[in-house]
Amino acid sequence: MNLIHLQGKTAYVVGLGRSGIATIRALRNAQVKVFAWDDASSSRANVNDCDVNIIPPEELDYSLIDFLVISPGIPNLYPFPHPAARKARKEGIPLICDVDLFAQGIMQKQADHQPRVIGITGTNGKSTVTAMITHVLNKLGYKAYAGGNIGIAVFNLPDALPNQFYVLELSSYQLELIETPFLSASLLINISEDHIDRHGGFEGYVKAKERIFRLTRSGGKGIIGLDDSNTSELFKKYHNMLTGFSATKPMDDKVHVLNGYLINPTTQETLNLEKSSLLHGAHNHQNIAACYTVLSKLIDLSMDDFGRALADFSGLPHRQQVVVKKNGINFINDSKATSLEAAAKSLENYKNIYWIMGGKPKTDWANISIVAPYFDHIAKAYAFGESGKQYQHLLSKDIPIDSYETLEEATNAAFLDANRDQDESVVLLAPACASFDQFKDFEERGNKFIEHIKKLVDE
Ligand code: UMA
Repeated sequence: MNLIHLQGKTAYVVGLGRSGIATIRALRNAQVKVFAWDDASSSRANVNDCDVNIIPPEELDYSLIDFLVISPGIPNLYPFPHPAARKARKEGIPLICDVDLFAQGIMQKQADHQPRVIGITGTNGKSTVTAMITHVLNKLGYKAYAGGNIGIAVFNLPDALPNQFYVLELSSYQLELIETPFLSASLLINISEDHIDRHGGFEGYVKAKERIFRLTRSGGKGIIGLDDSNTSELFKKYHNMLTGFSATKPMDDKVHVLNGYLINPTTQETLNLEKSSLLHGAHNHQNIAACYTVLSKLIDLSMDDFGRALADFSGLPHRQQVVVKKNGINFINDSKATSLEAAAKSLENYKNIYWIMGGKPKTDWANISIVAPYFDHIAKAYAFGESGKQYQHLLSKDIPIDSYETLEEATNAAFLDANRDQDESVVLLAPACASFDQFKDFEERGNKFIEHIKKLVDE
């Protein structure tokens, strides 16, 4: 992204993680002078090759700088402002995040040279919807790049051509630091309580989320889910400016999901989600309805084409990711489910589950009441690792369960039992525990599971 309009300016970049480092490189390419800071000395070492001046906020003369770029993870107001942000406010220096600079870079191009940008926020599902929209666009022959909160700093994205798309996941932290309207479509999927401490309360959090609609560029579209009271209030407030959708209620004039069908009442097209999507559960219906509504506002899209493009979207890696579906068995990798709370969300979604769980126990490890409502979804459990025996002891009065030393042994046993089952079933890795007893992280654990499953299925 070319930031040449900033040539000759001076920036102060605070936070030298993924977003800070990528920002510095973009600013230096545009010959912007950069002062930088990070409270961690290890992160300060990240900029050794970047030609910047490292200086803490209390020592920097702010009259030298034109703007402060602060990383989204650094509190700028609540629960207490970082000293760099406090000083910027006091001295009237603009406070922005990397996404705003990126937005400026797009908007300073001539209109017919600008790629389209889709902005996605919400409390739940925003990473999945970002990945899903990107997947569907690419399947349909467009070129789309996913970035932002999903883990790829915007300045690490390739340059997009005018007929291409950026699909950006935007967190509340980022939204409160973006000023430039640059979105061709702005999507707010849902709102429930989260990150309250960073926004001075729930109201502040809702305000940050709502900002996405202020970032819609002229002629752009605003889209909002109507499945919770918070977003429904916002829909009323913005009246005719937004397009709504729902995954829970039938609506005469809006995209919705009813009895497992995605329905567009305007075109009268429908899509059987059971058949067309690998992803299950009410929350995924919401994600799919969001994805379809956004894309139907931006491109010429028949429901059939949408269904075909969606069909092999297997979800985000390690988050209820469909590994493979074979012989009536759905193999799901939810290695990211590192607590009982997270595992419960997986168990809720499937029936006849051969549940692989265990690892390094978390603080909630013994609070079985969290998963108890889903005991009748479980055919058998396979507990492994450090907590294997503990879980066998704890759960054996409620569900059939055996314990194993390793993930591989547990997976082999679950695979054999599911294969003997005449009914459709699910082999689910939702460990409810941390991975560190046997793996580097949850990603390594999930990858090992995928490896075992692929080997077993191919044999
Ligand atoms: N730091 C300070 N002082 C502080 C706090 C932090 O100097 O008081 C420094 C740290 O030492 C570190 C740097 O700030 O070097 C980290 O900044 P950061 O937390 O913003 O991390 P980045 O690596 O730049 O990652 C950010 C997003 N992080 C957060 O919002 C917390 C990433 O979202 C995002 O993927 C990335 O930019 C690229 O756009 C992660 C996230 O956890 C996934 N997001 C939250 C969430 O999803 O719940 C909002």
